[in-house]
Amino acid sequence: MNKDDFPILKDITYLDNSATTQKPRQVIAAIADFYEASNSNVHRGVNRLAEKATMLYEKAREAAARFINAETAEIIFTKGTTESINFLAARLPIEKGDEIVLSEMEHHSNIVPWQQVAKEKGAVVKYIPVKENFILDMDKARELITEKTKVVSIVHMSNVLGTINPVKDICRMAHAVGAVFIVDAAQSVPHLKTDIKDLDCDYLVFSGHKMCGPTGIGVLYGKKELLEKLEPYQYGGGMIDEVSYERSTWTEVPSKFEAGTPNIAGAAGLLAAIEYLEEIGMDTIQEYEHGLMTYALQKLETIKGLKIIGPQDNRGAVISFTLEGIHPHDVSEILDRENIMVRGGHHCAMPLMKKLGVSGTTRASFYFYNTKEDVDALVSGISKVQEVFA
Ligand code: C6P
Repeated sequence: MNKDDFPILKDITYLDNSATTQKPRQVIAAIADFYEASNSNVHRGVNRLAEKATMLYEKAREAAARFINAETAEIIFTKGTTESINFLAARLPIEKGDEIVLSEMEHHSNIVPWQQVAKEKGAVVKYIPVKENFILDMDKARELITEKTKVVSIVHMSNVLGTINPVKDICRMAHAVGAVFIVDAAQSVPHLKTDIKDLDCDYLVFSGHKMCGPTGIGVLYGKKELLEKLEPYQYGGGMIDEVSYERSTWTEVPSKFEAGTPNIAGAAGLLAAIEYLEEIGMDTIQEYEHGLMTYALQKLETIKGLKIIGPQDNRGAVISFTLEGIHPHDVSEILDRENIMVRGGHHCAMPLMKKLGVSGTTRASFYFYNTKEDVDALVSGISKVQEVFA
């Protein structure tokens, strides 16, 4: 794994990978190359450039499908995880009295759209509790998922706790009552080998920018037979079959869900990012990050006054912690002076912070290009923070 592929990492210790990951030269070059050599609109013209751009865009779709073991037609390009969930909240059939089951460790993106739809339709949102050991209460999950449940939407890996949730088990519970099961895979697809056929989820959503790709492009995976039943999310060019002044008909999935000019350069970048990750191998990435996380946890646990906010096992390389008497914003600011980038605050999970009884945490989140030296830099940075507040 070559840190030199990442120009921005030359002089910094970047540990904010859950927010967004850095981009290798191959991805930056693919975006530049698209604008230099292939720039055109897709699915419209029949000129040479339009064909080249369309081929590139569809190659990105094939790569995204391959990456999660889906069929090509099951991949819809969106702006990212947030847009994918908003799409589902707007389009899944939810009626008065229906129940939507989430968990207490969801990101705002997997809470707010459901709250809104529940408000509009008279549905009820319920939350699977997080236990004291930072894992989901599966007994409570069994109680909460009932015949009234229409949608269960759960984060695969928490962006705050690092907890990897038993999504396959929850999926079985959802399907047993006929509910639709959605996986928020924003933090898992970039780090864990993902196989939607094995998970058997109905929908799975993720963002390109958290896996070395550009911002502004993400994926909504859906089982084809389910996508076919959904109404389009947006209307306009590119998604129609026929239009008259009176009425219009739609194309097939996936283009039915991609109204307007899509993010073609983003798709070119995402394609390069997927090829980059495939070249390293997701198994290799998973194993390497596990080793790095184990090392980081061991080192951090020795620091007096530092409390890890997350489970011991079944977790990813996302480490939240509090430092006694020091606000997470101060921790991040002082670490930044030491050229170490982490995130401090509520991590777009305000309800979880309230539940945990903290105003925020400091979060160090790792990717495959991070090293043990980065962990060591973090540990000595934290000593400096503690010196400042001593
Ligand atoms: N979490 C973080 O620093 P978007 O912004 O649409 O690409 O992803 C939203 C999102 C949804 N679910 C989870 C689990 C996430 O972690 C995120 C993004 C970033 O933790 C930015 S707030």
